[in-house]
Amino acid sequence: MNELDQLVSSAQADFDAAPTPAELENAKARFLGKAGRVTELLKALGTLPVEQKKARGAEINQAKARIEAGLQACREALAQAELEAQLRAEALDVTLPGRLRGTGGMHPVSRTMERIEAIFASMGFDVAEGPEIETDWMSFTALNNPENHPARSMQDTFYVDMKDAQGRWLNLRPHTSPMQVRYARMHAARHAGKHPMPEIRVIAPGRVFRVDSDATHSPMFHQIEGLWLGANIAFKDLKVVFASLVREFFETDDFDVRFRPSFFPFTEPSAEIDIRFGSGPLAGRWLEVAGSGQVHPNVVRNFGLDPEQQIGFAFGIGADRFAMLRYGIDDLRLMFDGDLRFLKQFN
Ligand code: 2NM
Repeated sequence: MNELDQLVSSAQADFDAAPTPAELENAKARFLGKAGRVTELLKALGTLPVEQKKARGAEINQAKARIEAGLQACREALAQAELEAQLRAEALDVTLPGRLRGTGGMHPVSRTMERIEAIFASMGFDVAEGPEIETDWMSFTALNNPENHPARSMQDTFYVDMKDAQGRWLNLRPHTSPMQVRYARMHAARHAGKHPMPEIRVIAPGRVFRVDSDATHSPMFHQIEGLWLGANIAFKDLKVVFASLVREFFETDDFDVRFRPSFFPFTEPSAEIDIRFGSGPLAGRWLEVAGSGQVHPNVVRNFGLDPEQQIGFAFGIGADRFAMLRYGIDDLRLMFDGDLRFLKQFN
């Protein structure tokens, strides 16, 4: 190997050994820089006789070209390595499964409430929702409960340790009747003096609260109360409305409805409503599914209406009970435990 070949291979060896672009440029300077070895050789040309200069110059330039080519190759290799390192460092694993958000679903009681609301809406009933915290007057007095009625006791009703702006004690409503009272009073005010006054047809669905807790009672449960008041609304109308509800909710014609005498302060006469299926898993047993009655004249007066003009019925349905009958659930507590293994079955 002549001295120029040696120079080329020693340059290549230095370039190959450079781990970074900066060190590669330092190595370049040692060969191609102002004081580099190739530059020194070219400077030395001046000392040669004219007839040798051309051939020697060509040889040195050839060697210089090979060194530059080697340098360029190393620059590209280092740039490529640097790019690959950067890509590795910033890598996104597109095969990683996403974090699932879950689709959610409807609670069986919510489903039941929505279906019952739709059925009543199809019979011309308005759907009225309102406060869960109420005054004594709304929860009891307006509904003809005497001052000493046991339902008002702290054993039966949850009280809120706080008064409203008018200084009245507050309770968690033990039924949705207060919403019927609010609705009827608004109706009476809006249509005051009108003859005949338009009918009231409304249901009040929602959460209610009572001091009670076992396999069949939860301190929070769901009610749908209904009210139909007009010039001449009677129990026969309630029977038709209720039978329509049962037929559409349970999707069968094979059942009987009976009224069984009962007592509520807000209705007179009052009746429990029982149903009995003729077929299916519940066939043959009378099931108590609602309370009802003709709205008491005192309650109609508290609505701001004339009991001589406005007569009709009210009823209260346990929505949780309806959901349990519909889906074959035997323990009310399952409804409110929030166990997804239970809840997933309804979606
Ligand atoms: C029931 C049973 C009987 C009822 C009464 C009223 C109101 F506000 F009109 F007076 N709403 N709902 C009622 C009547 C509720 O639940 C077992």
